[in-house]
Amino acid sequence: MLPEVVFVLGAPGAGKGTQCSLISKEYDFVHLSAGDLLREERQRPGSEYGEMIEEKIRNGEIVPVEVTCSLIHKAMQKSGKLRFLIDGFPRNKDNLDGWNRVMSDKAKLLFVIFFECSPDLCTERCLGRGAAGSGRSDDNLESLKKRFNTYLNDTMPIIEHYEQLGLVKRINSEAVPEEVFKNVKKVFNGAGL
Ligand code: UP5
Ligand code: MG
Repeated sequence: MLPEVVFVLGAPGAGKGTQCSLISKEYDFVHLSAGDLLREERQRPGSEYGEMIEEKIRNGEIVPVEVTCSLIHKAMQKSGKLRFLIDGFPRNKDNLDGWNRVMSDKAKLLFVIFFECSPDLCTERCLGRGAAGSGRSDDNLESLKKRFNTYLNDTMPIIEHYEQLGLVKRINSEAVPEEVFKNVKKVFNGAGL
């Protein structure tokens, strides 16, 4: 069987990671966060991409797809599983084209979850996480402004692209995680997953 993927998109702090971990507990999906895979690669001794990844993350810019897609593909293979939540990817046209080039015959896209949350609330959440000691070099106001710019300019067009293909499931993510998850479950149950 061809592996199946769900892309999970939304602004920085919209709650992608939080909801993906809830989904992976209740459904047979492996959670792969593109951001987490990049942060791991940045820390890997001997990685030739460490510095480039750190600079991109701090500036809210997007890492070239060759790096991200290969990390995702390797993690998919290593898991030995067949269903994946791909959290925070694809974020721009380079990501989309690169995925289609390399992965379109290796995985089937089921749908795209789009978490909608106001920019103020997203900012508050990320700053709160930074203040609580996330250690993320992009949980500060300066990086957040850049992350939001990139999100609006580069990621929204990708969501619109999938919208035109009828693949987007919009879910408001401003309520507490358990409330948001109720609507997430409706989507997964509705899709027979
Ligand atoms: N929280 C979550 N849900 C809540 C709720 N319903 N109510 C109240 N609080 C809630 O949540 C963020 C914070 O909010 C947490 O403290 C959480 O407890 C709380 P989280 O679930 O982590 O939200 P998420 O949407 O995952 O936010 P994240 O900050 O991870 O989003 P980003 O999209 O900015 O981060 P990501 O790790 O995906 O990417 C980081 C950077 O990596 C990018 O800016 C880019 O530079 C690089 N990148 C690439 O280059 N390419 C990629 O493909 C992916 C990333
Ligand atoms: Mg995340």
